[in-house]
Amino acid sequence: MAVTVAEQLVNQLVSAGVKRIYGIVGDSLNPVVDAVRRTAGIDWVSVRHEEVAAFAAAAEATVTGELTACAGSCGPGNLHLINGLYDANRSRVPVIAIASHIPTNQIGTQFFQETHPDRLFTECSVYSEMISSPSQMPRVANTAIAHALGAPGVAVLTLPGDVADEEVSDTAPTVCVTSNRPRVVPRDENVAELADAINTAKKVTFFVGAGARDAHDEVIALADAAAAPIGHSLRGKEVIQYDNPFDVGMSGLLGYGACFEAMNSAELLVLIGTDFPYDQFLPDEVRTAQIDIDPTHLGRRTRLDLSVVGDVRETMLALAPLVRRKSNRRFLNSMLKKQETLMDKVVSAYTKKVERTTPIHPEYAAVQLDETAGEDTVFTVDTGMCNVWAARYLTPNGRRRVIGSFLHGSMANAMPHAIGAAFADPSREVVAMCGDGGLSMLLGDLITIRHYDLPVKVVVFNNASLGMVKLEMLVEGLPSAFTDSPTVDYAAIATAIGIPAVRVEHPKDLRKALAGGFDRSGPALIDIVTDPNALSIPPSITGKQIKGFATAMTKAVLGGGGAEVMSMARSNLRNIPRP
Ligand SMILES: Cc1ncc(C[n+]2csc(CCOP(=O)(O)OP(=O)(O)O)c2C)c(N)n1
Ligand SMILES: [Mg+2]
Repeated sequence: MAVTVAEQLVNQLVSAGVKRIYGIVGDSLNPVVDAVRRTAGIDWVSVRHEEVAAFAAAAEATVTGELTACAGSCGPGNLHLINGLYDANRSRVPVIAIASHIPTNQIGTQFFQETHPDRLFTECSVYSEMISSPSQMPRVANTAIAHALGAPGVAVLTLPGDVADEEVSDTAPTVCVTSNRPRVVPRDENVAELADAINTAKKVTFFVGAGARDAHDEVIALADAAAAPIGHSLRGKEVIQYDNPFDVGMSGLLGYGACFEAMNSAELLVLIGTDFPYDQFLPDEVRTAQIDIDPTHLGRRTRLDLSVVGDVRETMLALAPLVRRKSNRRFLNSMLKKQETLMDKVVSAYTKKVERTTPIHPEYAAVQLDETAGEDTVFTVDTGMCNVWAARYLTPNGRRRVIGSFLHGSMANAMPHAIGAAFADPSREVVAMCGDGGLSMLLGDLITIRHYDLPVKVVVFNNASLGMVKLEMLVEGLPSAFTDSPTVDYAAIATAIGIPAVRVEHPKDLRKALAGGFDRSGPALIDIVTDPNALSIPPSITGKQIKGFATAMTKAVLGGGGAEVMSMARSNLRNIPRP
């Protein structure tokens, strides 16, 4: 039976497990949209900005591990996908993007809306090709699916509207590629070398990233044998921090706890399934081993003395019989003690009088949120200070998920990510932790939440400022500039859209407001007016940074901002992890 290229493509997507395509309809994309309308097993989700479509597809793929899809019409329509696709590709989740294109006979003439999507998207994808003839089908679409699932990452198909309407002979072959990852077993000699290094070093520290997913128990068991404290990256938090008696917190700009010291004072640092990018937080002087499934990650951030290519679980299982249990546990115990002291300070620093303080301390809000949310909540977290609050105050348990733009670092990801997570499983609680800057950037898609009555709970940390940047400026010794925003009542905006919402200005009202929003079945928005001067200082601020901070304070005083300095200093005291 003859079908169009668009129909065949849509059938292939269904066969590969795609449940919906996020996007905005339009001109050259219409054949695809119409095929979706007529095909069982796949839906169209109308968003208000294509960037949201890409973020949503990324989050759905993160939650399910399955292939997801987004689409944009020719020129500006698919150009809007780009930032979300960067995020998806860097997070290594399987997403197909359909970029419809101007008619083939106009390509190369500076035609209306002409761009070159097949070139444009090369940098944010593992595969980007144009279907310029029906004879390429169904092979090119199958190849795109194989790339997206196999890498995993983003595969972009550029499809001119006229080609989409042409006929091909078959509905579609069954797609046989699966999302199952292979088990990658390390080589014996590399495992033996690493076991030997662990056995001979007196002080071993593990630093664990997202690559340790599915290997929680095996990593903990090896750390127990090696008497190794376990630090983690932000992406590693949900993977390793729960049920972990050896936890020493997180490293990096948002870090806390004894992780930094545990890494720097070790004799052997073992990096496990992490491509942690901030090399200034990784020690130069410490012997370093690295375990990763992807050899291109080895040694690109820090010194490398030993390496093992393999998946983390297989490597842990192979190491287990070779690593002798260390009887000397002094290093581990001292790091755990340090961790406890530091955490007590962080916690007690924020709990003092915060139940009465306005504007609401964001740390207090984060703790209330952590306690109100369910056991299997999906949290999506905006880039900005929400990353810090999530890193420090959300309690992972192995069932909760925390999704953010942790590698690409884009603002405005939380609400769009929440849309995809809610579509992935509408029975699951989804909480978007949004900055006011982030929410305002893609605000229009609150309408998408309302449109589909998605059970997304949007929690706004509304400090009327680009708080994270304010902090960066201060640390660099610059007075903050262009970071403030006017007061905006996001609860009123949500209400106007038709989303039940509440604005919270007093801490005493917070718990009830959160519970009220979480208990109802559909969407809700909780607009929390938070302290803009709540800053977070990384665990290992350099002399230069302290100087920068002090200089900024001085500049603010000289600039007449004395009152601001006082309140900022007061706010900061509660976040500086003091030894
Ligand atoms: C698309 C994009 N633009 C700019 C930035 C730089 N940036 C990082 S965090 C941030 C401020 C975020 O403000 P908000 O969402 O209000 O969160 P807050 O830090 O105040 O909690 C900015 C401008 C970015 N990461 N991404
Ligand atoms: Mg803000």
